[in-house]
Amino acid sequence: MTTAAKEFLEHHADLLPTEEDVAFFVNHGYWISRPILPPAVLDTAERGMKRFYAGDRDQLLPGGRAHGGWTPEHGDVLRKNDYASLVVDELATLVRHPLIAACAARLSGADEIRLWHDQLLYKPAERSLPEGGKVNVGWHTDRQYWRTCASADMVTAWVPFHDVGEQNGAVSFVDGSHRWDDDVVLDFFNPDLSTLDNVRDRHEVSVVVAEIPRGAMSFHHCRTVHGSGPNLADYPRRSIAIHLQPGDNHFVEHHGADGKQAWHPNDEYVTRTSDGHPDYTDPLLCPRLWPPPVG
Ligand SMILES: O=C(O)CCC(=O)C(=O)O
Repeated sequence: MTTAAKEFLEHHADLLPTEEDVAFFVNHGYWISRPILPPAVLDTAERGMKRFYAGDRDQLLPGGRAHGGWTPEHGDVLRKNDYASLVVDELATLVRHPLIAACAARLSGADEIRLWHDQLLYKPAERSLPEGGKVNVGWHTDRQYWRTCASADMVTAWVPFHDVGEQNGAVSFVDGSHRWDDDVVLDFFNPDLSTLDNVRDRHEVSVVVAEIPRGAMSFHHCRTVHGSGPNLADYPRRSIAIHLQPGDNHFVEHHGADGKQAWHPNDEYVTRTSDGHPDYTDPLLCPRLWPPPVG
């Protein structure tokens, strides 16, 4: 580790996970930080979110690719847009804040952390939706979408732009589910939260709603089952999920039970390959976040 990175850790020692916090994460599959982000970073991210939805970009995605995800034509539904921090600088300021990746490194025991991808999330208030509209995030694991990754120990930082709790549809975790020995496959896009009943015959299911004050964030293991319920507040829930990979993560060919080869959008968005495979160390798509790049 560079001297600058060591000094950074020493200077922010009171904001990083303690040994007990790391043990909690290893045991439970999630952890909630103390408030570690300055309000100005979150104010800036809010501005970036508005600019993103207005179609205002600072640059194109690497390789000039088109952006998928929510557009105004989709209307009042859960807005999910991946890679937003690669095109709007205010969102990059939040995503690349060194404390986030430093916490992830400590929790996961990785020396190096790179961005896998981000996910800008906007959950409208339930009362603003057309009759019967649902904006829950269905129970799922991140791992089920990341089969092309060699690492099964990736971590997500989920950063709300304001206080969150049960009332405004905070993310919820199934305690300890990252240690279940079977492969749970559910569905992010299925808002029916009773899908968790499908695993109750073989697992003890204890759901924890993450109460997170502004400036703090949750971290979860990629095998932890999570989802979120309705937003009963009268304002939209606004957040960004920052999906992170350890330095040694790389592409692996994976075939599902149906024989189909696994695929991830990163496989298309990388601007370079390694041994003929997508290179997940591509600095344009997956910049190193810890130790922080010098300069
Ligand atoms: O925003 C949510 O409620 C869930 C987000 C999520 O699935 C994730 O951060 O991995």
